[in-house]
Amino acid sequence: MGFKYFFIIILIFLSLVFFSCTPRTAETERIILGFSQIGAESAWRNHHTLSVQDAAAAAGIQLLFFNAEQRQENQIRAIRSFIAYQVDVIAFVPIVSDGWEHVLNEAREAGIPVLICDREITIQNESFFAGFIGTDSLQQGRSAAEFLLRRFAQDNRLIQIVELRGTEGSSVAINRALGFREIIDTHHIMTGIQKFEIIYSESGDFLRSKGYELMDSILNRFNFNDIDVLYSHNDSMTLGAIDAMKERGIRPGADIVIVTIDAEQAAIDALIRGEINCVVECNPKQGAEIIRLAALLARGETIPRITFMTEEVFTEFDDLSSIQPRGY
Ligand code: GYE
Repeated sequence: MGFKYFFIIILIFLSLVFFSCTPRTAETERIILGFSQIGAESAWRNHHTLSVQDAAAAAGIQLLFFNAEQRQENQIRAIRSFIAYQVDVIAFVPIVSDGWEHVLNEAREAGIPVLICDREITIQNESFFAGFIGTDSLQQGRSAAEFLLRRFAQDNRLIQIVELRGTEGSSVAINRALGFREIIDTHHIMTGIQKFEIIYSESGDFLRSKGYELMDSILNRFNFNDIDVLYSHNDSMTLGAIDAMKERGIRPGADIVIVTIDAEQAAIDALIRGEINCVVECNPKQGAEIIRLAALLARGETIPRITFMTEEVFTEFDDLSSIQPRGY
């Protein structure tokens, strides 16, 4: 291969790398970003954290990173410390939607722009934050239900669903429940036939251990023959629920159809084994976008109010051999 072609390939590679990552410059090295992460509750969350840390390092941005260990009061405390430290930008993942007015007003009064990441907030005055970067959790719930419409298209009986919800009060759990119900209720209205019924729904807080405990208690409460579908708001809870099913000789993906959200490698592997029937992706690789938007805010520029990540849906009907390694 001539030098010219080799040089072109290197240029393409470097442009791809730098296009996706904010390049390190003298300007970015002066930026201090305060980032409050909610915790380490799932492989998804850990990858989200890693993507932010890697992108900040690549850009040379000084990252003040606080892990709130699943407590909103720790996040509020961290944001106040960012204000006191006079960081250039504050970014955080709001563990729940409510209760942010006071501390975001303090950031606004300090003149520090705020970027909401991954989960959304409910707030009267939307000027208290500059924008949101994350995933469309309402669509994720819709995609989960749309799979069930396809999966049970030829089935004329009532399909009974148990639901494991994410953290109570989090925007993603609220929206994943809402989007799911929107589709099954619309189907009922449009056809005049109630095809689906949610017979049990409880929060497992996105934790694998709670997923196991809840599924175990559900299987004590219902005959598994009366459960057609498990709809779980994240893979960690799903994997725990699968453990509980297997302990009772129940075949996940066969005796009970399973729809899950995140697309961690373990869930994709279970999909390939036929133990899960649909995996809705929730893209954790948000770091490059978070850093790009934070750098714009540090320069005093405006950003879009909403930036959604691209995402896919993987089902038992697809060619699963083409799924790339997930990395989390
Ligand atoms: O689905 C779950 C994590 O906020 C979208 O939180 C995120 C969710 C994700 O615990 O695994």
